[in-house]
Amino acid sequence: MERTLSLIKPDAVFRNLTGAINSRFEQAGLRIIAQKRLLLTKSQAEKFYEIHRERAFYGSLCGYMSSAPIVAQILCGKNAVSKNRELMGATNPANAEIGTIRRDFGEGVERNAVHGSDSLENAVLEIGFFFSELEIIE
Ligand code: IDP
Ligand code: MG
Repeated sequence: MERTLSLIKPDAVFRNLTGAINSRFEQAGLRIIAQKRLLLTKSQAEKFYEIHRERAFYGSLCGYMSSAPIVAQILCGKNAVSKNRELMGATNPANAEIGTIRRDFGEGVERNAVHGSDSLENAVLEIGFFFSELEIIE
């Protein structure tokens, strides 16, 4: 069993898609073992996306991610990290396969509905960024 961090991004939360996206996870056998709604500050978003600091889109991305509420969640299941990345689809919804969350719900390369950890190592770090052990009930 693995755990991975998922974020439902402001564009999808605003369009009331949390339940529709959550049902994709549950139908694929991933269990939502922790979940909360929160509004990041710009500096919290900058810290979370620090690995992208040098990228041209970093400032815009951090502004967007702190512009409106997000939903942070931990998904648990067999191969949760890679399974979630498959469910999400490619970063740019235009390139994502039909039936993926980003293809079906994303509005563009930045406003692409969801974030998912890209490795087990990053999943541990990203889960620790948003959740304490006390909030995680398997
Ligand atoms: P990922 O979310 O598929 O792992 P990353 O390369 O880690 O993609 O990028 C993090 C986030 O930054 C993306 O989900 C997207 O919101 C945003 N992003 C990535 N590339 C671009 C771009 O070329 N323009 C604008 N935003 C981008
Ligand atoms: Mg990434």
